[in-house]
Amino acid sequence: MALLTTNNLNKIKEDMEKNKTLIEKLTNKNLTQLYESIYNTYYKSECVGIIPITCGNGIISGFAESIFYTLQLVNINAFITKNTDVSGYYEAIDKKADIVIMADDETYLSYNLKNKKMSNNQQATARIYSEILININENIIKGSKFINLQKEVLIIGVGNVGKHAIQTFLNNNYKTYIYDIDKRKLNKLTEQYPQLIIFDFKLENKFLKIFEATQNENTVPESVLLDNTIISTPGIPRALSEILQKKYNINLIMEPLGLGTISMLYEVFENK
Ligand code: NAI
Ligand code: PYL
Ligand code: MG
Repeated sequence: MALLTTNNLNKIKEDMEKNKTLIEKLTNKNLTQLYESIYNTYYKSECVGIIPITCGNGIISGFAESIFYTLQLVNINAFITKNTDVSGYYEAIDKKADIVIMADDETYLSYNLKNKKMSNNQQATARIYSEILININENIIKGSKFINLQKEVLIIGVGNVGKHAIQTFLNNNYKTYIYDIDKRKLNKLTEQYPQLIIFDFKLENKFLKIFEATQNENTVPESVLLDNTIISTPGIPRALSEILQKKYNINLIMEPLGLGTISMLYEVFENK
């Protein structure tokens, strides 16, 4: 599991504001409407206890604060426990938290103590970043000469996060291409989902919609880009160079933690 660094989180406020505005422009929905429509749940007044965890590589300075800030952005009531680990869990329950959220080096979870729903960051991150591409407002694409490509997607990186994006696109009848440097993963997934197409960069295909979830930078080559391509990428570091982003006027949805965190909460809220 690639661990975040404090440096990755330094600009979370700016990153989340920028992504919030871009997502609203591209989907014509605000974040709350988008998450509610994805999970068919809604936020009532639940209180979220954020518990810092010291095991493994220990506390990442700024991690709990980034979660707190992100939840404030979407008006979800939360607090960071003063204590860590078991003592922090005790404090969260004692302070009447309805939902707890915490992460060690392997697992980042949210758990709703009332309805016993639980969410895992990897699935929840894949869900929101893929649903944003599904929910692109047709007015954004209508003028484009590539409108025939609006139901095609290239997924680059099908690991713990990327593999969970596949189902969302297939459920929405997308022509879904996958690429990963680990060929074993590609072969395993095409056995599991025969309708998947293993992308060959020698092909001339270009994409209006790209999902990326790798731990490497510059994984999206110029050969697949169109003007105004939308790249939805939780992957850190950035999947596309700033030069190519400018040259093709790319819509880049990318931030280190926030969108996946909100997704983890809407997944465990009460059903509508
Ligand atoms: P993983 O290691 O399970 O999967 C990454 C996949 O990318 C692997 O299958 C690997 O073979 C593939 N890959 C690496 N370089 C590649 C390249 N050049 N071209 C194609 N495929 C390549 O990692 P995981 O857990 O899926 O996380 C992926 C990234 O997402 C990491 O950077 C992680 O930090 C980040 N992440 C970000 C979150 C967010 O909220 N922004 C949440 C969770 C993870
Ligand atoms: C959830 C992030 C997204 C990418 N990598 C994952 C990661 O960095 N996980 C480790 C999180 C550790 C948090 C630490 C704390 O501050 O409570 N235990
Ligand atoms: Mg995120």
